[in-house]
Amino acid sequence: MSYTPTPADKFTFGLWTVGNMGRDPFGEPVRQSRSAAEIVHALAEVGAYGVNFHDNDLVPIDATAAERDQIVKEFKQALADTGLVVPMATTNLFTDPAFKDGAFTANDPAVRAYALHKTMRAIDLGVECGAKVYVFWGGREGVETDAAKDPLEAIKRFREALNFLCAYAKDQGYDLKFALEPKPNEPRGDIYLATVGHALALIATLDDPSMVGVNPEVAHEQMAGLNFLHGVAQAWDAGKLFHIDLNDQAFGRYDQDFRFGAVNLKSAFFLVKFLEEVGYAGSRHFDAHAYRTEGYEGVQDFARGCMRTYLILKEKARQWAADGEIQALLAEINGGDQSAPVYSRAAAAELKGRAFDRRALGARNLGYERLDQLTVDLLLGVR
Ligand code: GLT
Ligand code: MN
Ligand code: MN
Repeated sequence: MSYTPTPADKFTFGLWTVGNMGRDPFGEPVRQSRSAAEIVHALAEVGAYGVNFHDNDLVPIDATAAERDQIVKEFKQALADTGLVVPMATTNLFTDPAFKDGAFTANDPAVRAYALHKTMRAIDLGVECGAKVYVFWGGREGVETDAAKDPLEAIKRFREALNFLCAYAKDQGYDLKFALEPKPNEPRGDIYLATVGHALALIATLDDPSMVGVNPEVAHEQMAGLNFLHGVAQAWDAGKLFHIDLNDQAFGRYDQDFRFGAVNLKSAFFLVKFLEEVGYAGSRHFDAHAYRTEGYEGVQDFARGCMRTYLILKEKARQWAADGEIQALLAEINGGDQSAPVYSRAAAAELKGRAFDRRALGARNLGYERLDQLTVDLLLGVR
């Protein structure tokens, strides 16, 4: 197996990920900045399918109209030269000091208006480059103290902004879907829409829920101590898995954005297995960056590593599904009539009157230890 990525794998990276210069709260950048066109070529070299961006990854926030056009022209040329596509775009609503109290949920109505203004223009830019999914990561949408903002008011403002922008995209005739990206904290003390579940609940209250889904990120649910796969499954079940951000993170640490599979290999395995088995057809976007110890050679190693690990785990998922011993155990675990009872008075009366051998139910050995060890053996390559 060569584990060589192909366009059909839909592997994408953000300009901000492989363009990350290694700045952290304690240290200056360790890598030179690169133009968008240079990054596109570097991504083509490692075999990526697409590249995503924030408005200001591509066009600086204070660029003139002429500068914008020139940059976009060079970027599109790089796309044409390499065959890379832009499946997703997003807005930077977190770097500029104007957004220090949030964007759509800021207390200042002028900031909220500016956020809409900036997002409409960024949507135009994204669509111009081919984006079909538009991500909303509300990194600054939160508080350090609940004295500062009424959480109900914040939810209301978020909803109003999304309703406005959905209407804008439709009015423009754009073929675009929105994806909300939850995160519990960092850079704010607490961020609204902390998890996939919070985001799904808000979506159900929008003017047009069908246009909005989620963009779950591995590290963001793990930061909250949650099982990422379960959030993804909930999004999938709701028909809302519009995009996914793959990376890794140790629980209880800072926002690490590590290479996919760098920390929790077994969780990464069950995630890949899920995405492949349900037939998720969207981008596999790696929202991560290379260690600060790396130069651009290391950044290529990082990007290759994300894709390689995904492909290895995909092959492991195939082996898991074809493994006789594992499948026999699963058949045993899922034995018996698994259909859910359909309500009728007679069925309820029969069930209420049925005799159960409670002790026998509790005494069964379920075999999950063996199943998990078989999984570990398979992952470690000794099966
Ligand atoms: C930022 C954040 C990511 C989001 C990006 C989209 S920007 O890097 O950490 O999780 O997906 O705005
Ligand atoms: Mn992140
Ligand atoms: Mn992300």
